[in-house]
Amino acid sequence: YPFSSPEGEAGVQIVPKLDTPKMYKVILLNDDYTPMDFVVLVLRRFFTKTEEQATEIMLDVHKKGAGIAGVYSLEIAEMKVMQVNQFAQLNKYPLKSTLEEES
Ligand code: NFA
Repeated sequence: YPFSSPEGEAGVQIVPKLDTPKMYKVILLNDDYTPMDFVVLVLRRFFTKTEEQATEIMLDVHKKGAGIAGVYSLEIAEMKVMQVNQFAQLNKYPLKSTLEEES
């Protein structure tokens, strides 16, 4: 810590890195029932994507089974997952999102 020991080589203080917080991917999961337009709406509403970006991500999820909606700090990513899953449930669609720690 900057204000006390421990000290490193030749008395140089070791300061833990306080920057570079871990980042988390919000993953959208494919299913057979959620309409494509609804997924595009979710990506625009909660992930501030353009129509074109949202369509590209949606099709990627549709073809590959999963895809990255966005990358955020933990508390923001957790909030996005809650918002997506609640919004889908409210509209009676099985769309789900999950979190994944980045690389
Ligand atoms: N697979 C869904 C369909 O064919 C579309 C979809 C895409 C659902 C991405 C969930 C995520 N209607």
